[in-house]
Amino acid sequence: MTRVAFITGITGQDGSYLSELLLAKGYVVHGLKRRSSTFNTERIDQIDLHPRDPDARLFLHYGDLADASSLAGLLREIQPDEVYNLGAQSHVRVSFDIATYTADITGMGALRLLEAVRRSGVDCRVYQASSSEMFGASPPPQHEGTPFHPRSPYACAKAFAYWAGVNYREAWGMYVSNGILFNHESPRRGENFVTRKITRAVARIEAGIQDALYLGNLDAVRDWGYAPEYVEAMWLSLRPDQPGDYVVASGTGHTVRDFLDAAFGHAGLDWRAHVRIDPAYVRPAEVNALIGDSTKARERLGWIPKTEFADLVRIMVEADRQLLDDERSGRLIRRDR
Ligand code: NDP
Ligand code: GDR
Repeated sequence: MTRVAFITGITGQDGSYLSELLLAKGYVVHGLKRRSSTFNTERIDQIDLHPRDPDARLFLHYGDLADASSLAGLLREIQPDEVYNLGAQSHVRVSFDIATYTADITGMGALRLLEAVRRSGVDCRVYQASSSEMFGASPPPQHEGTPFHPRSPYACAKAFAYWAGVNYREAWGMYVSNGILFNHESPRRGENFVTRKITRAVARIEAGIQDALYLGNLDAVRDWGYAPEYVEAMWLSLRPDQPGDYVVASGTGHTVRDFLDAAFGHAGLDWRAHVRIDPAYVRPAEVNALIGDSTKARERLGWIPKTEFADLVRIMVEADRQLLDDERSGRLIRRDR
């Protein structure tokens, strides 16, 4: 029997890698796409055949986590075996500026989806994209038993969504698993997250079209892993007979400064000549250090991170060099659909 998945946030970094993974496993994949005034499917265009194509196994549907009725209708229509809730206003700094919107989409959106699953009666397993940000001020190493101490509207919203998932499991017997994922990056990372902002700047500085890079706090410690490996953990967390909550992390911490050293160093540049501090990027409340202990995921799911920090940085710098090259030579063709 062909398995059917429904992914919210399919146009994001993780949604694109998860779609590729599920298609490779033979799934039919349905994704929620929100209406925007510009194309927002760039990350999945390479796998998105036209629905008329007989080989098409990826289907996009307009909808929004703000719109409960569209979620319920889609679930009834699609009848998925697995639902992955990756949709969110996912930027921590921005969540301080649009706090109630973030709570509505990142927090209430998850609850709307759980309610839609429950009320539609669709028999499916649900994955909730929870976040290491929920640990916030709790010192590392953080594991499944570490208390949450959120430090941003985003983290508060994710904590709400996490507990909603646990509650639907306990109250209604639904299969809901939380993946508590630590930062994971890739060439598809949004350009306003710090890693991608840095690797993109390295390519542009090297090419002579940018000189300064404006950043905020360089002392923050993050546990950075490679996104394609982290979406495997999402799929794995829906495999056990019983649902559960899993920390997914590399177990190593680096500062933003370390990332600068590695990325600029890869291009033979000294970041100190280019980086300026802009208070606009400093957060009203910061999460100082996140380093995860993913022993449970290793033991129960068999998930092991493979790509090390230096390789992750190299992959991202080289991809941004290539992207810039393609953009400048006109080789980058955006699909017009
Ligand atoms: P992205 O920001 O790249 O993608 C977010 C996705 O959510 C996009 O597809 C976006 O659509 C969609 N979205 C935003 N608002 C809405 C809405 N109102 N209704 C429906 N969809 C919406 O995030 P990532 O891929 O990096 O992360 C995936 C999930 O995992 C997110 O929930 C994030 O918070 C969480 N997470 C991420 C981690 C990471 O390190 N990457 C770590 C831990 C958790 P559009 O393309 O139109 O903007
Ligand atoms: P984070 O990622 O907040 O951990 O959330 P981000 O890359 O935005 O910040 C990491 C650290 O870098 C510091 N920083 C800057 N950050 C940004 N974005 N821009 C800057 O100019 C800058 N300068 C310094 C930040 O202060 C922070 O300490 C990501 C998101 O993917 C969330 O959705 C996810 O839940 C968590 O990771 C785990």
